[in-house]
Parts: sequence; structure tokens; C-alpha cells
Amino acid sequence: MSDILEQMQKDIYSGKVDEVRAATEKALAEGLSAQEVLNDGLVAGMDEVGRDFKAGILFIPEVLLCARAMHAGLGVLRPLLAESGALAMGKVVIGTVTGDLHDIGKNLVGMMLQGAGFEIIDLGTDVSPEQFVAAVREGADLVGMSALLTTTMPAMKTTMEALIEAGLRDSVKVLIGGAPVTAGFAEEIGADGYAPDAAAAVDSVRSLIA
Ligand code: B12
Repeated sequence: MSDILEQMQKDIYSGKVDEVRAATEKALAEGLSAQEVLNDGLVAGMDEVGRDFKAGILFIPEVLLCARAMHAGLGVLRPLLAESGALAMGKVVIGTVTGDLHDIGKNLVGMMLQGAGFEIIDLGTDVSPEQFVAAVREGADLVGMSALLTTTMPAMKTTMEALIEAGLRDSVKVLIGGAPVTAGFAEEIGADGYAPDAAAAVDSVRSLIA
């Protein structure tokens, strides 16, 4: 692998925004393709971050800094990737369910998925079942729902029902998460999966829409 991509991975790990942006520009100027820089630089860097987060070596504030650095590189690549359709590893619609305003974890999941090369449509917080349905109708491979309150968990079920009612359930995978959510609850409401954190979310999305 080129030295510049190896350094880019280290700079992502250290959360160095300017360095990652400059390295991305330099790698492209040296003739590497946007896809190579994405996969072997940015995504590989975030994979390492995800592994160490899972292992308890990195913590949430550090992961957010890494994700910010990765975003700086992605900002440079985005127009090129959009042109080539290379970001189309899969399209994920993500949002925090109706009545719930917590978005730190949801944003982290979105950023890690973006770092893994997925296109993210972030619907924000307090997202109604109708809004989820409308976004899936536009085309999505997976819906990610977040809930941080026990009182808003039932909205995940209501959203599942809305997807079924709209005839969209079979065309999209559903992954849920948030501190009070469990694998048992995912099973109970008929979701395709549950992930306890952002790194596990990347693994789940990869396996669900492989
Ligand atoms: C920050 C916070 C707030 C902030 C939210 C700011 C924001 N922009 O998000 C504010 C102050 C607004 C807030 C408000 C409230 N909060 Co609050 N809040 C928290 C707090 C302290 C941290 C949550 C957080 O961000 N954690 C860090 C992130 C990174 O972790 P995470 O969200 O769990 O996300 C990870 C995983 O769960 C998973 N994940 C998350 N989403 C998804 C989605 C998918 C698809 C997948 C796969 C995975 C996944 O991956 C993430 C990353 O690893 C928690 C306590 C706690 N320790 O959890 C209370 C907490 C969630 N809040 C609580 C409460 C009660 C409230 C309020 C009702 C308080 C009030 N009386 O007004 C309001 C509700 C407002 C509303 N309608 O939503 C309770 C909930 C109790 C319960 N079991 O229902 C908690 C647990 C505090 C407590 N111990 O009482 N809160």
C-alpha cells in the first residue's frame, strides 16, 4: 500500500483533520483513484478505529474526532465518488424515532457507516413512521432506527407496522439500536437486527446488505 494511504490511516486514528484533507488531495494528485483512497485510506482507517472502539481501547469522544477527520477526506472525495457512483455500497436511511431527541449515538452510527462507504440519509430526530416510510419509498437498502428512551421504543414497532402497511417491509432491512434497545426487542418487533454500538452497527449493516 502507498505510504500516503498508510499515513492517512494513522492520521484518521489520531483525529488530524487538516492532515487527512491534505493527504486526500495529495493522493488524488499522485494519481490514486477516489475509490482507492476511500477504501484503502479512509475506510481502512475507520475500520481500525471501529476495532479499537469495540476492544475498549478507544472511547466515544476519540471516535468522534476520528470520524471528523475521516469526514474531511470524504468531503474532498464526495464529488468524485458521486460522479462515479462509487459511494453506492448501499443506501442507509437513519433516524431517531418519533418523540425522541437523542442523536449523539445515532450520529456516531451514521458517521461510522459513512466511513465504511455507505450512503447515509439522515432524517434527524423525532422522525415519524410516515417520514421513515417516505424515505424508504425514495429507495433504501436499510433503515436504522435509534431510541434512547424506554417510552419511545414502541415507536420502533409502529414504524415497522407502517413499513408493512406501505408494502415496503420486504424491500428493506431494518436495524435498531440505542441504549435501552436489546436483541430480544428487535426480534419481538420483527426487525432484522440490533447492534449495541457503532462498530457493531457497521458489521451488521455489512452482513445484512452484503
Ligand atoms: C445526552 C442525553 C440527553 C440530551 C440529548 C442530546 C442529544 N443531542 O442527543 C438531552 C439533554 C436533550 C436529553 C434529554 C432527555 N433525556 Co437524556 N440522556 C442523555 C444521556 C446522558 C447520554 C445519551 C448519549 O448521547 N449517549 C452517548 C451515545 C454515543 O450512546 P448511545 O446513544 O447509547 O448510542 C450508542 C448505542 O446505543 C448505539 N446506537 C444508538 N443509536 C443507534 C441506532 C442504530 C440503528 C444502531 C444500530 C445502534 C445505535 O450506537 C451508539 C454509538 O456507539 C443519557 C444517559 C446515558 N448514559 O445513556 C440520558 C438518557 C437517555 N436520557 C433520559 C431522559 C429521561 C431524558 C429526558 C426525558 C429528560 C427530561 N426529563 O427532560 C429528555 C428527553 C428528551 C426527548 N424527548 O428525547 C434517560 C432515559 C431513561 C429511559 N430509560 O427511558 C437517560 C438514560 C438518563 C437517565 N439515566 O435517566 N438527554
